[in-house]
Amino acid sequence: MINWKIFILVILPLVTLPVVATPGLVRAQCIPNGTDCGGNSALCCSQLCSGTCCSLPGGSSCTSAADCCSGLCDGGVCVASCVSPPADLVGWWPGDGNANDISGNFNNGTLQNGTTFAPGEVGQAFSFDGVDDQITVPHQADQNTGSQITVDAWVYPAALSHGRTIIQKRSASNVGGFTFEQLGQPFGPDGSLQWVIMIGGVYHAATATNALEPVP
Ligand SMILES: [Ca+2]
Ligand SMILES: [Ca+2]
Repeated sequence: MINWKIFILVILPLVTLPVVATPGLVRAQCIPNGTDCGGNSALCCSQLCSGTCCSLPGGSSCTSAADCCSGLCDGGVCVASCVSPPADLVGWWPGDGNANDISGNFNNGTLQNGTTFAPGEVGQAFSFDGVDDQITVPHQADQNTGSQITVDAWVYPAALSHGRTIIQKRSASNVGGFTFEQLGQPFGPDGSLQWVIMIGGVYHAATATNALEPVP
């Protein structure tokens, strides 16, 4: 199953952390979640301390939003916080019951060959059979991203073999385009990723070996 969105020219904003003051101690920064807070919640960015800062991640039982690291309590369960869409977003396909693009650019997709849905990181995600399932999106000019592109995807692979595509846009003969996919045997170690750009039929690849863990 896959839950993916695509955007370009992302510039991450600098994060200004709050100043936290406690008796006898002034800190320039709060302590990030996951670090030892010594029993003092006032030092935590999340203001939650149980040995380490922030003890109620997504999925934990909660009684109020203040209980949750994300600050979101939905029906008694902490839910993951969602990031704000970055500038220059081209498409965002959350996979929640349809293949629509919620970026506002109307790069809506169509479910192909039996693609369905399954529980995802946030709500539902696309579920692919690994044979011929896919989402196709008609061409629009805003998909021609020029020299820079950023892809952010939540992927839950059921197998680590080669050629399982996360996103791609290329000509039928691979003369031009790109693909972001799993890399595996016989082309590399199973569980790797590669980004390939095709220019005039020549492949240019960047790989990250052993980037994926097998599904338990
Ligand atoms: Ca979703
Ligand atoms: Ca199918």
